[in-house]
Amino acid sequence: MGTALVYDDEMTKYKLLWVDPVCEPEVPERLQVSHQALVRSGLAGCCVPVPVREATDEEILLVHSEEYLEGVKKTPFMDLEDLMAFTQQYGDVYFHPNIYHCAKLAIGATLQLVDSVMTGKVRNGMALVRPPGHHSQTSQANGFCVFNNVAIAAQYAKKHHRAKRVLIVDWDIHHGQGIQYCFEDDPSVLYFSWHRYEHQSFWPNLRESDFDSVGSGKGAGFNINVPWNQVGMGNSDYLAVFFHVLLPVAYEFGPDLVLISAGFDSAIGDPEGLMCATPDIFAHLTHLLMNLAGGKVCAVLEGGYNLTSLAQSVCQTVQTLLGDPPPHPANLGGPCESALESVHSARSVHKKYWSCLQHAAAPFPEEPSTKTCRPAQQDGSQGPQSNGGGEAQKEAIVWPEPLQRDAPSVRTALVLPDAVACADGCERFSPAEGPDSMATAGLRKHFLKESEDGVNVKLLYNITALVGQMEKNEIRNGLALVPDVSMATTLLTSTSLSKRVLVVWVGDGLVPAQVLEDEKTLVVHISSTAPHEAQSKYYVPITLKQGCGDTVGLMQAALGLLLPLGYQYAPGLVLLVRLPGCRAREDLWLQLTGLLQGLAAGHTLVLVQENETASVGITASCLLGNAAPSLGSLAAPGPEDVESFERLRLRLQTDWPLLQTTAPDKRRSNTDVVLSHDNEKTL
Ligand code: X5A
Ligand code: ZN
Repeated sequence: MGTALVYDDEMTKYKLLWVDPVCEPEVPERLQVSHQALVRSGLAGCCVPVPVREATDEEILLVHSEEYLEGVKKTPFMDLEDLMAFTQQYGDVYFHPNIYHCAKLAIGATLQLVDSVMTGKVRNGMALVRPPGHHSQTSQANGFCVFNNVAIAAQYAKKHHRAKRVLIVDWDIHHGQGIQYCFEDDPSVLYFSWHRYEHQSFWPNLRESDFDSVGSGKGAGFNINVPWNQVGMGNSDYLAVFFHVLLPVAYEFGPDLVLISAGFDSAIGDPEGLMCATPDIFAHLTHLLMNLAGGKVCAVLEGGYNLTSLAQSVCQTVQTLLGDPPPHPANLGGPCESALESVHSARSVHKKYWSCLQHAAAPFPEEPSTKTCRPAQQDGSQGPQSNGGGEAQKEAIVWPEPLQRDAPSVRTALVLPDAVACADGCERFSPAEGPDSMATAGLRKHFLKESEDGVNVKLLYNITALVGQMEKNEIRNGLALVPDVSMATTLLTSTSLSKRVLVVWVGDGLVPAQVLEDEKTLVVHISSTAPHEAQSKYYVPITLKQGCGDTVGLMQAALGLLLPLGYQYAPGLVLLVRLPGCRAREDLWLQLTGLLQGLAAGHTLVLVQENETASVGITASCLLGNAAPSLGSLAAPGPEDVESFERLRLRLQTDWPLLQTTAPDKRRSNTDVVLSHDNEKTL
């Protein structure tokens, strides 16, 4: 369906005209290098170019006051002295004779993107704009921002595209207080922001940037702040917040549109953020949002002041929007203590508003700890590191360049009985050579026993060959209709070359013993009963009282358990197995298929029982990279299910730190909460 890229180099044509160290990082080159990197990598050529336009007064007034607009309108005619005086009224911002023009283009670019996505001209897209927007307020410029591009876009989508619910994800490292103020009491716009805070000592030093600002009136619960109280946060910290705060709430909210305030000052090397997350993490953050709102995602540039880190991060975001599954992120050691405190605080203050968080522990009774964060390297990342030679002021931070993502020549291959038609855009898989006598004998001996069934031998051979080609990255992903999913899973886990295989076993039915015994295989079993003893860290039985037909419960388990486990495990191959009679709803099945493609560089093989041909077409479309349909707003998960998830988390979190939602020294009280809850029920 396409990815829009909205850009115009006119927006590079303003700059700081006087000396002001605070404003120095916001330079025209930010936009130039970002766009150039997209062009040089070939990504820009894959996008649908969408022209910018100037915003109208009416659009600006969706968020800003007439007086403020009239003031900014005069700036093109001011001399240097007047500009400096005008600038003086506001904090950490500068004006230039051409900035009003650029600010109108920045809004217009954002609205063009929203129009393209909401009308279905493209699936998603990115707008590269200057000036940024998220700090500007009704009557104020602030923090390099003149007009609030993303806030205006949210109002515009509601007004002109009848969006009922808009999710704004602000991953810039500063708090977009302008957006927060704009939607404080508005339940139709859910604003999420993480930001460097350091207990209010970091700019903009606002009390209302803390986790306990949740929105007011009808909008209570629709403002989510995750303050970072330490610098040096890395990939695990960012993912932990997505898994345990943002994504469950976002899925419960069920937006019609996702706007990303995409600032990249949250990436490693940025002089403002001082964080350690590598540029490839933005590929994952993007991917994790891409199945919300039926895939309608608009990313709009905000900050980002290290030109290298910025350009790489922009490329990672756009490449993912284009549908290339991200490579596995490095450095997933688990979140640090300070990050876990932030996760815990956000979850506990929002538990009364979101049923997905109803089981979160209570707020900490005492003050949050002020222990120093683990050194950046503990996360495994390369930085921040000094190059040794530089002045104390200008330390060079180094990190490895993100890996090239080599697209295999075949995206999706299907292994189907001859009678079943191949889905559009997919290839029917047929290996160059058929099974030789050795392979045939082997398959017969181990998997077909006495059977003389030549058709099955060929089929089993085909799926092994398919996985072989996926492992060589000649094929991205696939789907196989097989007569017996258990046999196929046993075969593939025993013959796969991948060091690690993640098996997602969906439905009621035993996991073959051989699969469970294999220590290079992590099995996540989602069903209405857990037939196996749950002792191993490699067997994770997730039970849902209502079985796989329980969309809410399964989604909660997928976000809070399956994804963290999968990311930490870092499989080379994902086997998604749909057992016969599995009642997982179609839209849910597609969400699962979509989300799992963030693992194993997109190497997913879906196994479906032979007679369930109905799911072939839709699953194939999802494997081809099409967005899953929205699930709408989700209701509350069953309390018994949530309790069993919590018990599972408690059992597994030492082995799989990405499952943690609470800092270690606070965990005892968390455990107590769960156990006392259990006791209440048994008494
Ligand atoms: C958009 C953005 C940062 C302003 C920092 C002022 N603004 N100290 O990243
Ligand atoms: Zn910023």
